[in-house]
Amino acid sequence: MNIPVSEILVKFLENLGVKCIFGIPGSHILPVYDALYDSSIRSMLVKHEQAAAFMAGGHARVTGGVGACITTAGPGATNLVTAIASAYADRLPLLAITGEAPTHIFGKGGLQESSGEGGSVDQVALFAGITRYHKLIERTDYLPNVLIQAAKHLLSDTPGPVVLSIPYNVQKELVDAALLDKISFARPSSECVVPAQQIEQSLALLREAKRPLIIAGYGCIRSGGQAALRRISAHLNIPVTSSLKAKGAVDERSALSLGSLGVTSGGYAMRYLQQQADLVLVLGAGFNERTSYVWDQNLLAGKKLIQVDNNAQQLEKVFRAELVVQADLGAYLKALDAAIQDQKLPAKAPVDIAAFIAAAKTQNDAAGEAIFNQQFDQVRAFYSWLERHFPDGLVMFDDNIVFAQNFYRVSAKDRFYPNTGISSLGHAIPAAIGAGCEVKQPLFAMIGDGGFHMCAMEIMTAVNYDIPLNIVLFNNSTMGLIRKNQHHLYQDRFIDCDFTNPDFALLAQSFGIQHIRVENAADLSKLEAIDFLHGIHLIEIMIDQDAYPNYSSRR
Ligand SMILES: Cc1ncc(C[n+]2csc(CCOP(=O)(O)OP(=O)(O)O)c2C)c(N)n1
Ligand SMILES: [Mg+2]
Repeated sequence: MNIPVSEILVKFLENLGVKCIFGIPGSHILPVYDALYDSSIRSMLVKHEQAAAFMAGGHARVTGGVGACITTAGPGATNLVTAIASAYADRLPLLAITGEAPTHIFGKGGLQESSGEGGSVDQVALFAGITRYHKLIERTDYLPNVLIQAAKHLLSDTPGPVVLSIPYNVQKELVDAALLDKISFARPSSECVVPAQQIEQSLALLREAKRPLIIAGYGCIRSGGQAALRRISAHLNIPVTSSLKAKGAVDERSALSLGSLGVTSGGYAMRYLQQQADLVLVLGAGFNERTSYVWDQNLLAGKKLIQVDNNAQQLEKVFRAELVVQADLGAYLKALDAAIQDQKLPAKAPVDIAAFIAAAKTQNDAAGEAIFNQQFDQVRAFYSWLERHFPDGLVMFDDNIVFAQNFYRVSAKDRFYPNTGISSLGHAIPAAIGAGCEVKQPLFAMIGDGGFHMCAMEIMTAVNYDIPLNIVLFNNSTMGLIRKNQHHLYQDRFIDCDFTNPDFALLAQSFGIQHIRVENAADLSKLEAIDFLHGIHLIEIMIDQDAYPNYSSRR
């Protein structure tokens, strides 16, 4: 049976497990929209295509499946760029379907044409550096091969964004419906076996170490290695710190957690690493600029290092290691855990991490190295309130990062999604909305006022589709991070950082959502009456414009 390419595409999405798709129609993509009309996929109209791709990314992050977005040709497609770049950096399985002008007008200056012909915008070139796979589908004879490639990239262990751009006339061409049978939608099940010799070498290093430390990266979470990680840490008394992205890999409220590592953290893990650790296990952590304290060679001086990662590019990228293992983290942790039990590796001497952190806090205060002073007390109190109020867990999309890194301990029941990728402002609200289609726990988007202005209209998308959401807006009437740098590095020559905000209470009223303003810790009592699982709430936390976190961005 022959059916239009537009229907094939929608069935392809269904077979990939896509449940909702975010986007904005335009005439060049209407055949695909028309096919969506009869599909089980929920299509959601957003306010800006960048947000559609952030939503698809947020959806992919919470579900572990493919996130999808759809746009028209030209501006619809070009509006995706930042969010696709972010998904590329985060290795998210994101599929974007874009329209294109009909092929017979390529090169003739068609409306919104982005074929690259005749001096028009070149979509292929535009997406080349930010996708794992991109195809402008000009013919149908290779359509099965294109869809096979797309599925392979989206379902692989190291996924990334895929963009399929389909000219209007190609969307309407008829093709054999059976071509979908040629495509495998199963995830590759590569049973990873870690060589026994590398487990033995790991055990030997662990056996001779007095105070090992684990630095857990996102690889531990992505690979499902958290249970084994927890067992190893608890069994051998090994404290755990994490990269920002892996916050909560081990419950940060548990006795062996040192919180996260990095220049914007409280620095407890860094002190432990420098002062106590003799063996460091870097497990699936990229060790980027901030986590590695700007690649500080002193950080690991005199310490032995085991580094495990499934990505060869990460291995010894920054520091030399005694033992390098290229393996899936889940497989490595399970094998190491089993070997530790088998060989009855003795536990290390107990360490009192709570006492260590308390002492480090005192040292930080005495040395004037604390990142936050009392001007942030209401923020600190807010995060403690969150910890107390949601013992059963919450889902947090976080664009601010520095507050959560210092004030919020991610529990085993929480899910924490910091704005990693390319650290683009305006991410948390749309990403949380994308997650909100699936998430049943209380859902939070944490965002500064500068970032808020980049995506605030998407709140109406949440209103339109009845997606429960709690937005925490840090109001300091400035691009605080920029102001901080102009204060620290440019002698208070403030330029283009301060601005006047709208009245957020009135703004919330116009959206038909509830607004709560927190000016001090006492105001937190206003939150007690809120039902965080239903409705949309804008919680505005007031911060002094001249209050800066005390860390150096160095540039
Ligand atoms: C799209 C984009 N443009 C510019 C920046 C550079 N930038 C990083 S932080 C920041 C200021 C953020 O201000 P706000 O959201 O109000 O947060 P605050 O620092 O005040 O808490 C800017 C402009 C960026 N990260 N992303
Ligand atoms: Mg701000």
